[in-house]
Amino acid sequence: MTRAGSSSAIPDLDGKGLRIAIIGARFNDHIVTNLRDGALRGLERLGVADNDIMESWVPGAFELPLAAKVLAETGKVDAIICLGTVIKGDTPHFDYVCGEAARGIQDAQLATGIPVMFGVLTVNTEQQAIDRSGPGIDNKGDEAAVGAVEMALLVKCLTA
Ligand code: INI
Repeated sequence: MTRAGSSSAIPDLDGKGLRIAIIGARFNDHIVTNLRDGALRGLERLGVADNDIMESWVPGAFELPLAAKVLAETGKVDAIICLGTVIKGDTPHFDYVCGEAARGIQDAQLATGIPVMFGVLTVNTEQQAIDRSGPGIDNKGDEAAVGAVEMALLVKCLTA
């Protein structure tokens, strides 16, 4: 029997040698920079070298999918972490931005075969966003980093 991946809730992941991109959406940047910091902590904890991390920024969550797809198509990264924060207001803009960001990110990873993490907070209040972007490992950027390493290793294993 061959096995790829782990059924453990906390898989043993080694990110050494993986090239990971982080794309941040500047809208609500006071939250997104904390998600970025969380992602960097997660990558470092899993052994991803600083030199193997690429960081870039787009105006808002709506623009994340295009940047992710273009980056994935370069073949220079093993996984991409998209980070953003959309806070629900009184306009339907929230639904459009969240829906298109989620759909586009999924499309980007399915079209390219490069894992693209959906590290976009979609929340009702700023406090909820603050709560999900703190210094602990429950920071959603950190969680997205763990997902990126797991999926990059899985894709490598499945395609070897
Ligand atoms: N972009 C976000 O990342 N978060 C938001 O909360 C947000 N709201 O509320 O409008 C937002 N809008 C900008 C959008 O992502 C695009 O950058 C813009 O529409 C230009 O295409």
